[in-house]
Parts: sequence; C-alpha cells; structure tokens
Amino acid sequence: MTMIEGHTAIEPPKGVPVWDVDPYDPAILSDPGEYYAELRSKGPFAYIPKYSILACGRHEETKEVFSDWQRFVSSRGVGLQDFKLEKPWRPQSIVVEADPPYHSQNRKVLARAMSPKAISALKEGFQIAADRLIDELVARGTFEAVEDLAEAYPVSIFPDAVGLQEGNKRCLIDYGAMVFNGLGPDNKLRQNAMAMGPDIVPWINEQCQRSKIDPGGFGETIFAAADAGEINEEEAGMLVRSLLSAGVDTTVTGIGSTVWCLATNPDQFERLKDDPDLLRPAFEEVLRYTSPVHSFCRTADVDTEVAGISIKKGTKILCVLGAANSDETQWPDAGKFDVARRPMGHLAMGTGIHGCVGQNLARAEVGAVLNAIINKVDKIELAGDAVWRPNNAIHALDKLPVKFTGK
Ligand code: OVM
Repeated sequence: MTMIEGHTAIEPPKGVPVWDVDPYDPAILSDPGEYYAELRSKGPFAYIPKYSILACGRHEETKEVFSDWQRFVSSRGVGLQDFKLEKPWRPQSIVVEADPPYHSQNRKVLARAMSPKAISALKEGFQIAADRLIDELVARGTFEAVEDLAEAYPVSIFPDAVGLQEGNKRCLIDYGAMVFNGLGPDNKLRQNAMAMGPDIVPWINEQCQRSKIDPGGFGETIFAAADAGEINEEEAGMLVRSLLSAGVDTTVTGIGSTVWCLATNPDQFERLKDDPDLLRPAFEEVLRYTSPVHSFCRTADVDTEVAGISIKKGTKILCVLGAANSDETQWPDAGKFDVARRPMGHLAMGTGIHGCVGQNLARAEVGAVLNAIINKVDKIELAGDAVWRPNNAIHALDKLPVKFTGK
C-alpha cells in the first residue's frame, strides 16, 4: 500500500525557500546537527517538496506552531500522514492525536494517573531498583549501556507502575519503535517497524484490557475513571495503550542520552558529582541538548499566518524540536552541554496542552538512575564508538559501550 506522505501538494507560500532535503534520510536522523542549523538558516519556514510540507526549526516559530492547538491541530496526526486523507495504521490516539474538547477529558485522566502524588509514591521503589542496577554495572565495569541500562531500567519498573501482569521487554521496546517510526514517511525505517506488527500489536492490545491490569498502578486509576463514567471502557483501554506507546522508548532514550552526555563531557560529570543539586537541571539540559523526540507534526486547520508567512489550511508542518532546542538565539553556546544551564523553555517535552503528560514519571525514572550514578560511579568512559539509531521521530542511541569506575 502506498502512503500519502505529507500532504496534497501545496504551493510553497510566498517568501518561503524551497529546500530539496529529506529530513528522514538515515544519515540526517543519525547526526542531525547540520540539518538543524541549515533549517534555521532558511528562515522561519522551509518548504520541502519531497513531502509537500513546511518545516520549522527556529525556537520562536516552532513554539508558536507547536503550542497553538486551535490553528495547528493534532487530530489530523502528529506524523507526516494526514488522517483527513488516509486512515492511520492503528486506531488514532485519543490524547496525542486529538483536539479539545475530546482531548481534554482524556488527558485529564492520564494526568491524574501520573500526578505528582502518584509518582512520589513510586520514588522509593525506583531508587532501590536503580541502585541495584548501577551496583551491578559498576561490578561489571564495561557494559552495553543501551541494552543493559537504558532499556533494562524502564522495562524493570514501568510494567509494575502501570499494573501490567506481564512485562514483555521486546514487545514494549518494539512497539515504541513502531509508534515513532510510524510518524515518518513510507521509508525503510517505517516499513521495517510495521513489519513487526503481527508479533507485537496483538500483545500490546491485550495488555490494555481491564482483566490484564492489576490494582495499584496507573491502569487502575484509568479504569476507575471508566467506572465513574468520565470515559468509557474502550477509552480506558486506549489510554493504557497511550502509556505503552509513549512511556518506554522515550525514557529509554532519555537514560541512554544522559549516559552519553556524561561520558562525552567528563568535566560536566565532575560538576554534577560536586553539586548534586544540579541533577534536575542536568536532565533538562540532556533533553535540550539531545532532543529525544526530534520532530512532531501539526496540521494547519485554518488559513493563517506565522512570522508574516501565509499558511494555507491543510498544510502539514514539521516542527523540528531538535532544531528549536539548538537555536543560538535562544541558548547562547547551544552546542555546549552545560549541566548548570537550566534551559527553561526547551521543547523536548513539547509545551502547551499536549506537553508530555508523563513528564513527572520520566523525571522520576531518569532522576533515580542519575542519582544512583552520581552516588556510585566515579568515572564514565566510552568503551567503543557510540552509534545512533535512525528513527523517524526519535533521536536515540543504538549502541553505547561504556565503562563505569566505581567510587
Ligand atoms: C499515544 C502517544 C502519546 C505520546 C506520544 C506518542 C506518537 C504516542 O497516545 O499513543 O508517540
């Protein structure tokens, strides 16, 4: 089946340069720095003929498009496909691919399930698990940090936090790859991800049923909202699916990228060990510096204007969050990883009504790991080449051989 990528061919709006680039070229996805800089240099928008889309990468306009849900809707998909023209590969998410008012009621339930109070109750267990894992890795010395730390940690605590009876590591990780590669064009990355569907999707869908959810986790709160009549039973299952879609690949990436930042910036690791109050700001800087979700789309639902550029109703806009997060006009010396920067306003977790609803959970998970590292690890070194794994929406490591020297 061929896919309509981006949009019905629109004309490039007046004043917008045409840029013959493929943002989904694996070489760009693996090492996007130059592409980010070139996109910003083109102006507020560039027109990309290969997909008939506009792309934006300056902080100001990216933020404007990304957060104005009234003009730039999510219900037509946050990937290249326009759900008004084509059916999505799976039933559309009732949070990330929805607009108010429907979005609001669904998001409210997820926000309650992952409230600060709910996350606080998990912190002790998260820390115990992180301490144990980091002790083990220090004892091993050299290890593969993507598989043995970045993937191993969330998969060891997330299924329980949701209330899943079974935690199938491969299914959880591979479903993330499907969801995020699914946001791109019909390229090899998306095709390979979709080919995993028959092995993965039935398991995922099964875990979303009430009978598969144990009490004591986010899932219980979600189904309680169905009992209260706030949402229906099917919607409750869909919200559990959202947790499984967005809750694994993202935190895996956050942990891997944190270790990479510290391994490649030993002076910054020293500062962090000297001043543990920098733990939270350091993670925000990892988010800014690496942008785990590198881009998401919006669709103009009205004729409008941004930065003096006319945008026609129906235009897909690729919001390149990684480019916005490395915009020098917003962050002086943006190319430097600085644990004390406190990068307020980065877009790594979005902003506005669709801003990451699991961010308390993400910060608790990565915080527990970082805390264990600064308490137990004296030195972090690369033990081989870091390799990035191209993905249509995620900027993540594939391989990260690392050596931990204990304190
Ligand atoms: C979802 C979801 C939520 C956030 C991100 C995401 C596309 C999916 O609700 O399924 O990635």
